[in-house]
Amino acid sequence: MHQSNHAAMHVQGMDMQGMQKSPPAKGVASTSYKATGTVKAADPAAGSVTLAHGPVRALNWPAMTMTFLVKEKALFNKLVVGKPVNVEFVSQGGKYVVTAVN
Ligand SMILES: [Cu+2]
Repeated sequence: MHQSNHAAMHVQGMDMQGMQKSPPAKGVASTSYKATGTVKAADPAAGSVTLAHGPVRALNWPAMTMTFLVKEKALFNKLVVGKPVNVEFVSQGGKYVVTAVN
């Protein structure tokens, strides 16, 4: 599965940074990251969403398609397949969890 290769895949893409990213906001309990992407698949029942996201500089991630968990069901209202989104996410127990969608 993609999830298990995730860290290894991300290590390779350090030269794929095309965008300026804001640093994480101060005062947030756990570090949250921002990504811009397009929704490829949404599965409210499983609480997961697949995003084709752009580079995430703070994590040295290249642009790629991957599955995130989604923190709250209400966020699926904004996670529409084919729609471009800006998401905030956190790393939690080795998984990436979307906490906000803009
Ligand atoms: Cu990824």
